[in-house]
Amino acid sequence: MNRLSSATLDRLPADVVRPGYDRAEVRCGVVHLGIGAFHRAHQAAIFDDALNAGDLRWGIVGASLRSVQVRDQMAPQDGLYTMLVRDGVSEQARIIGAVQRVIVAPEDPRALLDALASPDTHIVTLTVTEKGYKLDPATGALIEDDPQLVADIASLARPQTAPGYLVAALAMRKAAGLPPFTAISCDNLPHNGARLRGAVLDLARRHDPALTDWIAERGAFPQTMVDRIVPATTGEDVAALTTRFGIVDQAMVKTEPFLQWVIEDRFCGPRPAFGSGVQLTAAVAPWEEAKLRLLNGAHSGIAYLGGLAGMEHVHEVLALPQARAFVDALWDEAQTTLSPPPELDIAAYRDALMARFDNPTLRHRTRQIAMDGSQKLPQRLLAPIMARLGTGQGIAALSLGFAAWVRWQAGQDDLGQVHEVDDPLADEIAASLADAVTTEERVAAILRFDAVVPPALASNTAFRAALVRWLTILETQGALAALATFHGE
Ligand code: CS2
Repeated sequence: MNRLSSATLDRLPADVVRPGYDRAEVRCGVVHLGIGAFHRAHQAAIFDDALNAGDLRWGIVGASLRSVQVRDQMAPQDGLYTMLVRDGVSEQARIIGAVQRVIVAPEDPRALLDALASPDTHIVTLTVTEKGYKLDPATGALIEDDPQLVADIASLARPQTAPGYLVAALAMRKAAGLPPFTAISCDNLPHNGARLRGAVLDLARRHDPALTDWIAERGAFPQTMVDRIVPATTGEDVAALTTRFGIVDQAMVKTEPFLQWVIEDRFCGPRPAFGSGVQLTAAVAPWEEAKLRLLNGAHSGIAYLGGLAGMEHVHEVLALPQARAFVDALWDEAQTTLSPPPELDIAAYRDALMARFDNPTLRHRTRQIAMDGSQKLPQRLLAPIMARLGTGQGIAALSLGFAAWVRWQAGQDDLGQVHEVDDPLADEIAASLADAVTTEERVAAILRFDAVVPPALASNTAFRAALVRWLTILETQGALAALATFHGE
């Protein structure tokens, strides 16, 4: 069977949207670190819009910092892939041509550094996941004993981390008399721009104070809020597309129609004339907080509670009235902690979110969202919990979401099915829970885990009581029983 490539593009069915520009004329103004499915369905589609609008500066060099998988999927396809947009009823296929090549950084660090230091490169985007910044989730400080970061502190000859690549490449640009690039974190971190800037400056300072000043004065790290639900592609997705196209696409991505990228208007060099889906603004924080606490907070709650109940997909969990009631209760709590931007109508946003979660054709797996909870929950659940406790408000739903994560650490769901706890801190969490015999002791152990729970929250008696209450129900009666307490409220 033929693979999707430049040579087979014209054999696709007529209703498939293709690049409307000459790919041979494209220059790469963007380097992206962490070229997973999310990037391919989000920023890459937006830069592809710019190319389609006739500005050919915005091709992408993609880089994987760890695995060869995406390169091996995309290289035989000349970087082309299908973005399937599923609205729950029908499906639209568009071929994205923005990605010109993919570099596997550990194989060829020099190739990535050269791309980052190229005069054509104006923007560097990152989706390296929360853990890729090497920052403590609770404090945002560099994790100084992380082995890869230790290596980058010692030498940047072969960088190991995302901040390491940026610092090494910025040094090359400075030496070559080039301006810095605009570095845009597109991960669901709180204040992602400031966190990336902090990581880069902190690492630069350990190598070269003059470089640090240059980056601080001339560089730009806009804060962003990114939003699009992009479930991992499955073998069935690829097989179904092969049947439809008669051509194999190993790099396809599937997503929903919704797309939003709110970017702080702070670039230190050229940028495209962004079109639909992109908002430039002076203040991203209110957007980011609303998205992290409403969308992502609910997602994590659904993932752990649904996962504990043995349910595979988000839309299946939300088919349970008690799960919907829980999500509504969580939103009622979280929304009082927000200062939404005037353009954001929270009631309409909540309705739209519920409809997005209900999309039955996305098949978003609870276990995908359950990954890396230690990195996600501080901003999704603990921050609104702290805000509510600070003003004497209840935290029933938010604390159930967190208790469900604690329960998830046991590695077994309510049906006795075993799951892997996929989290960079899994071993440390397991070690701290190992000696805890009672529910109270397990709660105490988690509250001592200060990489996740800030000390001010750990000492709060209302929080401790809520966790003990929920963990007792989860351990003795299960997730469905805990959810049932919200039904009919
Ligand atoms: C999800 C996000 O996996 C997760 O943790 O909550 O990836 C979510 O789908 C996106 O942030 C939506 O924009």
